[in-house]
Amino acid sequence: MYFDTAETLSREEIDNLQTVRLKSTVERAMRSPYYGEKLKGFNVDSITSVDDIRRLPLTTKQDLRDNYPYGLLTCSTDEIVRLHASSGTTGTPTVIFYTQNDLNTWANLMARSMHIAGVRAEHRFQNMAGYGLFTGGLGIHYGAERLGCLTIPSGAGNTKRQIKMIQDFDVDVLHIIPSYALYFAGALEAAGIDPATFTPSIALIGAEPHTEEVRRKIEEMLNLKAYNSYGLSEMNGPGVAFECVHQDGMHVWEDAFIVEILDPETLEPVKEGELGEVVMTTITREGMPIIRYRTKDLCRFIPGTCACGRAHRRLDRIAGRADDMMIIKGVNIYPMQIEQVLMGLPEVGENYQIVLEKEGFIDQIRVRVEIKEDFFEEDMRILKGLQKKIQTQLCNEILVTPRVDLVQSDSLPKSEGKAQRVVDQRSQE
Ligand code: ADP
Ligand code: K
Ligand code: ZN
Repeated sequence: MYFDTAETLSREEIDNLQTVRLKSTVERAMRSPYYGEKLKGFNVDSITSVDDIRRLPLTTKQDLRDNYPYGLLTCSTDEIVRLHASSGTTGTPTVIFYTQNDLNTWANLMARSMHIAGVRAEHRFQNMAGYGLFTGGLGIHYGAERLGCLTIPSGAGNTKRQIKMIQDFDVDVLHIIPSYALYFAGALEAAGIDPATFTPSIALIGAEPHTEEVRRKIEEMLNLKAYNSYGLSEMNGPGVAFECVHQDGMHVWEDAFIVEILDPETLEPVKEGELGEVVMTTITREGMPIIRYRTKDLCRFIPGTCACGRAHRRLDRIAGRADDMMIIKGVNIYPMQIEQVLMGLPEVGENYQIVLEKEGFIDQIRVRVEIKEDFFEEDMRILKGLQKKIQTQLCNEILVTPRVDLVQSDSLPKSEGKAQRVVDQRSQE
């Protein structure tokens, strides 16, 4: 039933292990130029419980950039066997270095994650994420091999070939980014492939924010179960938190990470179950330990224990990134609020885009929505009615009236990697 005995740890055992590992992590981190300076004079023995983590400084993405490339390394590059970079496209990349032990630990975490979602050694697994610097390729790949799956590194894009591989090898499990999964499902439909004959029964979806509505849509269109997967390159990559078969929140592997949820303003812990910024510490990493990393991801712990019995706490669906928040006419709006409304509508197809624009001095929000073939009527009155309905429902959720453009299916730009949902045209006008 378990892949790894760490899955059976009790709450008390997790707390004790975290305390021990936090100490060794701080000790190790102090060997790096950055933390050596930052933690100068810190007495490691003063750590006696996990709560002592709050006496340690926070680390931001800017800190990683300022100390690019080697400032957080605790060892010589001779001991490093791989690097990955965050998929962020702006500014200096953040680079993460792994020793061989780090890669082994990561592969184990990833294999364990796949296992709790029902993936087994006898499964054939197709990894449809981009290979390369992005951690979703090799990170998941090594986990799948560790678990024993026949692993197909198909990479991103080339939908026709993806479908052929799935059919030729009777693939059981997919790893696919949710925005691409929607597009892919549309392509299957267009190719006349009946989901009932589609062999995969499990999809691992993650790497970008998505709503429960999108998950259900993917499950229906592809006729499988989709499990949410959370990770970030600063914490290895995928394999940080994963849904088990109960699909009721993502278990964070607390033997490898300490997670705090902080109020992003006061930086104090929020109350149990409340939304805040996820702050994470690696507690098994050798090459590049990171202490109290501000992820900018907004989330909450789901109170109580999971039906599966694992004591590792569960993160709820990521509500969005703090950076994603849009302020339009003084109202705070997250892209996921818009997605939730759109994906709940039967007429809406697989893709949408949010455009921010300026009219005079006033910010406006425009939502461009792909409409399914069947609903894309010739009759203007019917289309106008649909447009009005979408506009009203969006306004009820986000409290400002967006402009709504209905477009034909498969006409909005799509990316092979993470979807770019928001286009900001305010500065260009
Ligand atoms: P980048 O920050 O450039 O996208 P990463 O590839 O490391 O770099 O991506 C990590 C980020 O992706 C996370 O911080 C989070 O914002 C997002 N993410 C990853 N998995 C999920 C998920 N399951 N749900 C929502 N967002 C996710
Ligand atoms: K196998
Ligand atoms: Zn569970």
